[in-house]
Amino acid sequence: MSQIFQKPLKILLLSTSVGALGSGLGGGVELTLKSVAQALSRRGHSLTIVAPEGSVLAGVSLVPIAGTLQITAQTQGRDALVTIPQNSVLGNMWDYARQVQREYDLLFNFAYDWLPFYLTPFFERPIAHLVSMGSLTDAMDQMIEKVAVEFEGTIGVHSLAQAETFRFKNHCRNLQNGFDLSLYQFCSQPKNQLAWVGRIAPEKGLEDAVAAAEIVGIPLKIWGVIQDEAYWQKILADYPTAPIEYGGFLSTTELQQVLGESRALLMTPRWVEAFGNVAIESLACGVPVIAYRRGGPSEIVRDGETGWLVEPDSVDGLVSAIHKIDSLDRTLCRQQAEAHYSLEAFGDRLESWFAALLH
Ligand code: HBI
Repeated sequence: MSQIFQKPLKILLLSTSVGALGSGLGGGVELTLKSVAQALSRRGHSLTIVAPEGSVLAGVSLVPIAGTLQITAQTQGRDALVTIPQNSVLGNMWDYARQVQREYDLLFNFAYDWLPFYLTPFFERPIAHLVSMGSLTDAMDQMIEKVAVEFEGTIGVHSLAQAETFRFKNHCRNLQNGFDLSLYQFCSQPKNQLAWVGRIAPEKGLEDAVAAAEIVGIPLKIWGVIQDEAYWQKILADYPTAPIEYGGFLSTTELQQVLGESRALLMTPRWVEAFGNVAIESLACGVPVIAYRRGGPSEIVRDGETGWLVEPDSVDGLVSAIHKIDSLDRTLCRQQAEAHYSLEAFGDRLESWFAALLH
């Protein structure tokens, strides 16, 4: 039960708008939303999730909303216009929220889109916004900043590095993230393989991990949704002899089974990764993380203890870190995940955010 709230909160969660929950298109924010729902309902709060039709999320009441999905923000330029398609699922979701808002104490937005921020002053109920990526476009920055300043304390982020990408960084609350660690089994004896997990898209820098695997001659297992087919085909064409194997987009239960068998996870973000959920999933399985010293992962990995932090964009840096994997203790990786990234730790951070926001 909640330590902070005597009476449970009624919270309406509004999902990302780029894909149905469970499709993988929502990337890390799908996992985050699942963790938020679990962490809060375990504490007695009642949650309802509004999401694009076709969404699947066990154990919570879902309100499916029809309509056309948003285009992904990270594929636009900084001067991208705000776009709303015909019969926008985002617009439909927030019209529903407007109609039912009085039944809830708090609304909780997960969409990285202009509309929910623009609508905030028009709503009677407070809206907590979880901003799931760093600065991407001028229009979004300006809109989020307006809310951050006028509605102090309502902007949540996943890392200090992510907050640093915004002018309004001092108005951001660092929630980090949290996961149901009971889903992840510790593996002490890995196979001779490396792992890379994520949306296969340019901002994730997969080509560097492939190049490093070819140099060290250790098989690289790749899991995640192929979001940019041309980018994937280019990697296959550029590295025809690399020891790589694509394992598809797996459910958490399947992913943790095969990820855990890896000697290390490689994280090669080109952009400022807001957090790096997969780093926690890896640590939870006892798998050390070799990551560029950039964005969220650089605040997660304990350099020399639970992984290695590497000069960004340096394949040679990845190679020398791979040669040092065996000096790391896999049990420390699991311990770090349990100490800081469990549902309990995340639930504490969420509740203290809401207490500050609501009072
Ligand atoms: N793009 N327009 C838009 N809206 C989102 O909610 C969104 C996105 N791109 C990526 C994304 N969400 C998630 O994959 C990340 O937040 C993790």
